[in-house]
This record gives sequence, structure tokens and C-alpha cells, in this order.
Amino acid sequence: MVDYNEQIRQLEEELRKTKYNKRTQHHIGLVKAKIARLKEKQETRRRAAKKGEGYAVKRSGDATVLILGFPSVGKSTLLNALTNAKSDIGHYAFTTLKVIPGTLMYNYAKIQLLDVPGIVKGASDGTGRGKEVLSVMRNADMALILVEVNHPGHLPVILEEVYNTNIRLNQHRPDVRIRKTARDGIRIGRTVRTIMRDETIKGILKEFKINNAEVLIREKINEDQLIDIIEDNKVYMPAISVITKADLVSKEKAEESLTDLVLSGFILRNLVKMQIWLNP
Ligand SMILES: Nc1nc2c(ncn2[C@@H]2O[C@H](COP(=O)(O)OP(=O)(O)OP(=O)(O)O)[C@@H](O)[C@H]2O)c(=O)[nH]1
Ligand SMILES: [Mg+2]
Repeated sequence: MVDYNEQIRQLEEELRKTKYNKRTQHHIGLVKAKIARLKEKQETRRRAAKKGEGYAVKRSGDATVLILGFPSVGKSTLLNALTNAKSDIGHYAFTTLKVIPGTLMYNYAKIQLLDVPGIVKGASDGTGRGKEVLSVMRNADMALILVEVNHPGHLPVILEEVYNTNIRLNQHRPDVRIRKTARDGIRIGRTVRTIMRDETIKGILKEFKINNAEVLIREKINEDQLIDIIEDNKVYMPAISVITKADLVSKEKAEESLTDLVLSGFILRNLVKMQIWLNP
């Protein structure tokens, strides 16, 4: 059997070594498309091997919000504080082992909050209950990402796992249409300029075996977003990051942690920040 992992690893290594600039942009686009293709194949193989994975939860109310975070960040504590639920709280990791729902009434809206097991690095590959948790997340309308005040570095780790699960936070589906056609090659129409050249767009599409199509680009996109549109299996949802255990540090330290969070990743620029002071 072909070892997709090894192929992906080599291509990712190549990406890491290649600096992004005008000259390399085309090549990087194609490598990214190759990686995405291999990951698709790997996922198909995994699914075939492992059926019936994941635990479902019945959605209720007007919207569902999933509480995501490392173990012991205070997810269950927050759920219990905001809703009528009684999720177990423990000072050890992995206290919560399944999905615990609670209902928050806000004005006249009924918001379902879901407490889930903690996730760690590798969650999207199945470490811990990562896969199950992230598959529940795909059906939520929003994510509340909890980060302990002393571990702001956990946020980028979580964001990466979420990204690897084909969930895009605080982004909308780019306004790009791809219509497959029977012949005439790839024709590209655009209402905006993109950094990506036609040659790169065509190369990426061909990587996905699309040789004939009409592409209409109505928004500035990069190669990652183009791949997202081609794969068409992404879920887009808003997210808020929340700092927990702020009571353990001084107000200045908490502020500093917030700044770290904002600086730690490009997605974060859009994340609404919120501090929750709880007395557990
Ligand atoms: N000081 C302080 N402790 C907190 C806060 N929130 C939670 N804790 C404590 O942190 C520990 C873990 O809390 P949980 O709510 O069980 O954490 P969790 O994220 O649900 O953990 P897992 O289910 O294991 O993933 C408990 O001992 C809580 O009492 C907080 O805001 N401040
Ligand atoms: Mg818990």
C-alpha cells in the first residue's frame, strides 16, 4: 500500500524550506494542492477502515456552541456556570469523556452549549478522543475556544487541529465558483485581481483532475482558499477565544496573555476576545 504519510511529510518539508515569494508562489500552490489531494486519499482510506466513529448529540435550541480546549482548562466549569448542566469537574486531565449538553437562555434565544473532552496536539489524527470531538464540532454553529491564562501557546495548537479537520474559523466561504465543463480547458473569469496567476490556478485544478471548467473569481483568494473551494468539504463557523483561570494571575499578566493570543496567529486577528472571571 502506498504510504501517503511519508509522501505528505516530504512535501510538507519542502514547503517549509521554500520561502514564499512571487517566483516560488506557483510551485508552492502546486505542492499545497498535492498535499491536499494526498490527505483526501488518506482520509478516504481511514474512513473505509474505521466505520461508525464519532458520537452524535441531538441538536436543540436556536444555535449550538461547542466548548473546545485542552484538558482541564475549565470547559465543564464554564458549562456549569452558564447553564443548568452538571458536568463533572476534576483537577485531573480528561475528566469529561463524552458530550455533555447544557442550555443557556439569552434574551429569548435558547443556546445549546456542548461540553466535550479536552483535545491535545494530534487530535485531528485521532489522539485521545480528538477525532470524535472535532466531528461533533463540525455540526456546531460556533466554537468557544478556552485557553488557560498561563498557556496562551495552546491556542495555535488547537487552531491547527481544527484547520486539519476541515473547519475554517472566522472565515466565510470565498466567493469563487467552479463549474466543471465537458471540454474547452479551464477558463478563468475574475472581477478582482488575485496574486495567484492563471497558470497557478490551472495547475492546482489539474492536480485535482479538473481539466475543463469555468472558474469565476469574485474575491481575492490565496491558494489555500482555492483548494478549500475545490475540495468543497469545509465547514465555516465563527469562533471566540476565552481566557480561563484569569483569577490565578494579576490583571497585568492576564492582559499580557491576551496580547500573546492576538499575536499568535493570523486567524486571531478576527477573534473576539473575552475574559471570564469565574470563582470555581
Ligand atoms: N482558579 C481557577 N480554577 C478553575 C477555573 N475553571 C476551572 N478551574 C479548575 O480547573 C480544574 C479543571 O476544571 P474542569 O472544568 O474539569 O476542566 P475541563 O476543561 O472540563 O477538563 P477535562 O474535562 O478534563 O477536559 C478544576 O479543578 C476546576 O476547579 C477558573 O476559572 N479558575
Ligand atoms: Mg470537562
